[in-house]
Amino acid sequence: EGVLPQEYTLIKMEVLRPFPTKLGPLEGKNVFLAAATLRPETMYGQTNAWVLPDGEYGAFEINETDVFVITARAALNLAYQNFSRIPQKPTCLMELTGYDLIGLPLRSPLSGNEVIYALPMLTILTDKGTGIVTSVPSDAPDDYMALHDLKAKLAFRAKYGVEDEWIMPFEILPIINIPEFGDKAAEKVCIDLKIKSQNEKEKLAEAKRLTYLRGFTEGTMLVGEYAGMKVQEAKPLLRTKLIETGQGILYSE
Ligand code: A2H
Repeated sequence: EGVLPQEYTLIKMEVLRPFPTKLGPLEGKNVFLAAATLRPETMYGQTNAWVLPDGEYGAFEINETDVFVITARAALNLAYQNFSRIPQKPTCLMELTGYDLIGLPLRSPLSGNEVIYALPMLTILTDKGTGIVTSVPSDAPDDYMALHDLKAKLAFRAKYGVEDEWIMPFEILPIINIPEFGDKAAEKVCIDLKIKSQNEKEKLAEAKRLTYLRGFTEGTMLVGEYAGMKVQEAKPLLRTKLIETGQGILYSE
């Protein structure tokens, strides 16, 4: 971890009812998978959420009504940032693994899709953010390649019990235009760099470097309330909007 704190927006992705049997103990609560993002302005392009299959998560009480499914590490950090029913003390209602979360239907703020699903991503780090990631394949090379792997590889879907309906209807949504990179920058860069899978770490780091900087400095919003505005200007406005409407919170680590 770096020396300076990183400030994320946590996106509250609500688990839709009816809950599966496994989540029975959470009945009566509002349950969210909470994803840490540095790009709140890209939330229009969400096609799914990512969880680490072998990851260890818990359902933590944030207040009297809301429960976040996140890593214990993130719950402890949140408890010291005023997001815990009992201040500075996380309360875990039940432990869960990534496998328990795969296939959960979610409603996520701003997404062009009314319902999205939690899907497996193998490169999620458990010592960063919440261990839950929201997927924007138009603008995030990691998300593009992980979704590509699932769509292209039947054996990969079968291994994790991923049903076709959780991925196949979800097209990449163009949300930001970057000069020379077009409306689906992550796809273009992954194709240009001939990236074959989510495991090609070095090439993906290069793809991220290319799209991240250009998207921020030269990108223009194509959709939503701030369509036509520069990404740089829209970003703080959308972050504030998500927080003021209770659809997100600020989180730093
Ligand atoms: B970003 P940094 Cl559109 N493991 O959100 C792996 N990746 C994680 C993670 C974890 N535990 N927690 C968060 N992330 C991802 C959107 C996005 C992101 C776009 C473009 C680039 C981008 C949609 N996914 O990040 O190491 C999240 O993905 C490029 C780096 O703290 C989060 O923002 O700098 C970003 O990594 C945080 O990465």
